[in-house]
Amino acid sequence: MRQKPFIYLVLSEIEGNDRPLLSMARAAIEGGISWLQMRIKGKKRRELLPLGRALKALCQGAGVTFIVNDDPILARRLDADGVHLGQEDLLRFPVPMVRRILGRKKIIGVSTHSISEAELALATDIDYIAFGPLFPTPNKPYHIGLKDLPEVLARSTKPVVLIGGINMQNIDVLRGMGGKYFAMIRGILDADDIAGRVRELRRRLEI
Ligand code: TZP
Ligand code: MG
Repeated sequence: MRQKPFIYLVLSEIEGNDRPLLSMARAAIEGGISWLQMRIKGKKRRELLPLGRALKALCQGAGVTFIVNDDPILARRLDADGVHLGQEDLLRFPVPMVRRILGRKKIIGVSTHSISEAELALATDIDYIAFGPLFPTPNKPYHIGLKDLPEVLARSTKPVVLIGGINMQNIDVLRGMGGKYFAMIRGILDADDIAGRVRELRRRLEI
């Protein structure tokens, strides 16, 4: 049986796009994203609470999984479905500590950028890895390309969420390589019609 397309919106502030985060989230949810991550940099936990509460309510109402970036304490405070951690976040919040903060039922995801990082992350008590940035993206100063992707997909014991520069033009390449889970910022938020873009992506993944 074909599985439902998995589209993960990483909701971020991006240059040249000053539409309100909440209305972009609403449109993406209307289009049919599966997961949404709140990824707002440079703000204090306290400042993120109002947006976090609104996003949690939107996601909960629509059956969309709500993930908080960087901060397991904020994730817990918002009763989010999980947290997404970068390699540098793991220095402050090692996985066993995050598991204690969030409990057994919540989702923990970790960003990885190489085969060895993926293997190390997969040996810990997490639920998925993100792997990338696969393609050039203004949101990161480098990209890793596709060279190591087949090995990571073949060896991973957990879902591998692909990220970094993914869009309508290149998503088929990743699917062809066996990718199933796709995370995007601009691939979704660049569209004038965000709900339409998500629908278009979903249709593409259903073929
Ligand atoms: N982690 C790896 S790449 C990336 C993050 C947060 C940014 C992805 O942004 P875009 O616009 O989908 O390339
Ligand atoms: Mg982080």
